[in-house]
Amino acid sequence: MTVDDQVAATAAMSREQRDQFERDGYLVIRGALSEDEVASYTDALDRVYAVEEAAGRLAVDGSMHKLGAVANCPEAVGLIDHPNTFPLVWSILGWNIHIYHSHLDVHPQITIAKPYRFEWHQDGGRQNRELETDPRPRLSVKIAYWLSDVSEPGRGNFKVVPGSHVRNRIDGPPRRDVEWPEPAGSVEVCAGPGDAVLFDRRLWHTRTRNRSAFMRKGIFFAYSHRWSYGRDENDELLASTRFAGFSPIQRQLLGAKLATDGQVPGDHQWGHYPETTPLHGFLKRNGLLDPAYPPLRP
Ligand SMILES: O=C(O)CCC(=O)C(=O)O
Repeated sequence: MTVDDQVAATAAMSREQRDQFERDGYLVIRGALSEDEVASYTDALDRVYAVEEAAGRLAVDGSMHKLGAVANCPEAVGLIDHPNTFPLVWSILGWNIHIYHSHLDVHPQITIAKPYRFEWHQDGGRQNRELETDPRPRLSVKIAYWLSDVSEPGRGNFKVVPGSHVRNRIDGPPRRDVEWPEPAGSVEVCAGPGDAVLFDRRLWHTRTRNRSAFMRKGIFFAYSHRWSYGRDENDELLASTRFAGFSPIQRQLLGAKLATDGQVPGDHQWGHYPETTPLHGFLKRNGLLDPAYPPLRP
């Protein structure tokens, strides 16, 4: 199997995929979504965009970058544990995970003059100041689902420096508004509608400006361990009847309070209750726990 092939629904990440991910810091999953899925997730994203536009909440360039993907677009829930991508996530992070950050993105062609900004970054904010190791620990991975065609550069592609996830620093300007050469070895990741990109949060990356006539559309989900604090605000979603209809794994990923036998709820996030952690149950039933890999240890 090549690393671009779809992952079987209940199979762990292959050795080849893991080697490529560890080497490059990212993987492209071609055809993660079917054409029908691309069409229905695009419709759902377009509806959110139309609401934001009507409410005057788009950026001046007409773009939308809306945090809390499922809270703001519940129809996107099927992406969070999608069989073609989610096995890659638990294969790396294990079963005690949630989505700590997510966003819905629509970026039209740039038609206004925008001042220069060096947008290269690693994810995780202060994690990159407050952790003392070199390289810093991975802590989270993110999936970008492409709904528009970014198969050629210039369409607002995701741009990365392959292999840079093990480097705490890249060469950059003293201030973000100072023009600076693009990092050596950086590449625009080309992907078609329905492709997904899995990346290590430490990978140095940036969004690029959309200079094409294609409306750039994507949905992003970042996964981390449940003991790390989530950035998405899901309280309203958690209280909704819609949430009650999601699957147990989806509810875990979105931050549901899970049964703790009367102990303090925070203990659950620490992984003290594998038996009431839905992803643990799923992996156990399917023989996918792995005593040799600590995050997947029963
Ligand atoms: O939109 C993109 O291409 C990049 C998004 C990004 O920088 C991020 O997810 O951290």
